[in-house]
Amino acid sequence: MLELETRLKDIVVKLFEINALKFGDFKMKVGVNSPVYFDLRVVVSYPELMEQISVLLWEFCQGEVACDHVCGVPYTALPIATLISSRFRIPMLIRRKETKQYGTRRLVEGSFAPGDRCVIVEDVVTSGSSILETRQDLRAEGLSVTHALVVVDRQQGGAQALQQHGLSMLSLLTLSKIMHILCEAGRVDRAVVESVTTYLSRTQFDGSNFAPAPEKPLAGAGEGRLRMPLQARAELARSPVAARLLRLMARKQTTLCVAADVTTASELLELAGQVGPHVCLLKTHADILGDFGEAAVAGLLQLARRHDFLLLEDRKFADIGHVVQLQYSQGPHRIASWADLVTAHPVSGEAVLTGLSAALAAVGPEVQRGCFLVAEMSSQGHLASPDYLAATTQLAERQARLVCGLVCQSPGLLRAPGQLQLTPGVRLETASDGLGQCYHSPREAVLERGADVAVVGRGVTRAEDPGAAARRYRDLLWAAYLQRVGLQAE
Ligand code: S5P
Repeated sequence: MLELETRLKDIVVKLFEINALKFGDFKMKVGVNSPVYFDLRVVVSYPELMEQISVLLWEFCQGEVACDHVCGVPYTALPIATLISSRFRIPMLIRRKETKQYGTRRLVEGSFAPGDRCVIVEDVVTSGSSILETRQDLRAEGLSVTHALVVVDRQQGGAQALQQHGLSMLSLLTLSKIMHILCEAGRVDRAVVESVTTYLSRTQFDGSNFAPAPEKPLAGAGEGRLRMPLQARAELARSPVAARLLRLMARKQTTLCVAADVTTASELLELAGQVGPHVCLLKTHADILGDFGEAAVAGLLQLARRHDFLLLEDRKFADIGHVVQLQYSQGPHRIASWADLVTAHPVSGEAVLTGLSAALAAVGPEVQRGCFLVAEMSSQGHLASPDYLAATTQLAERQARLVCGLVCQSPGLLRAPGQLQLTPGVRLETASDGLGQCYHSPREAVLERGADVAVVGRGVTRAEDPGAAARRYRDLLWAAYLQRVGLQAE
């Protein structure tokens, strides 16, 4: 044990010397400030230290972990896993980090058999979310993952979060241990140690910060959003518009939204009249109509009342709050005055919602409006990273009075049953449109991708009889919804 302690001290001091352990005021990935920052990426430039860490990490877990493969969390832990693999002859696996749902490429590279045991290797753990994401992909490929091996545990709840998800974490070093070693070695003073101790006592992440998508889509999703009937979810909605939409869907027995991407007001009104009886939402792009104006608005509102649907203007606001406020309430479209719902990209963070709220304050408290945050686009090669998606979900949950849900393609993002997942890219003919759109069938959208509302555009608008097509999509979607919530066996 003494030998272990000596080797650990040596590693910690070297990490400090190469500036892999920094002290100051840092903004962390999970959105809080920290007095300490570990950047172990730099270790790649110090091969001897890299080897020392990798070897000790592996030796340290011997007797605790039996495995057939090692897999490093991209990217910092990849070389560590590589060295372990090479030195101890443990076959390695590589999990792809890039978005994968549109390609046919595998999630995990390497040769393995279903049921093989794989240990995850990670450099630094804060909330544990990166490990859970990696485990999710490994399990999706049939691998068994019960242990994660980490160099540094920041002691902020990551181990507990992993434990809650059935994963044991073995860590070579903890943040407290590092502080102790550095203080003993005279590398940091007591004030720094105390600031780290105070920080640790104040910033603990609990397991709810990350809910991984189910391994097999929707399997075991439990009592959450995906299994709960619409009517019950309406009771849990914090947004009055989300509650209204959920009730409307239950009452009218439809989860279909038609994307009315036509270019004249008369086409729009004709289409709205045809599909109105079958939809819960009609989605518009006012800016592609050459003659959008008061007549179109009046016609739409009349049809929405007659056929009982809500209007979603898919404006995809994305600017600073001030401009969003003006775009929402002014200009030729005056969206806030007629659209029950709008879409917004959260790329400017809270600002986009602040802009929408400011516009609504001027319209008056009696109008009920809501917004969908666009998390993940249906286009091939979209740029939303896991971090962006997680931050978007958190924003949606924080602002649930205004945010009715997310526009996305994955079942694991939206958890709150009172919010809705809107999923575009739905069509029976699932070939792409040649412009990057990715299509999925209605069943796949609901049962595998977690759609609450499915958006169908050209599948309906290009049909010979849009009304009949809307009815067909509505029936397929509703049957899939009933199956998902267990109200009707297949
Ligand atoms: O990720 C997205 C988000 C949206 S809102 N992908 C999308 O396609 N949409 C919208 O859904 C898009 O603006 C269009 O109005 C509709 C899809 O139309 P379709 O004809 O491809 O079904």
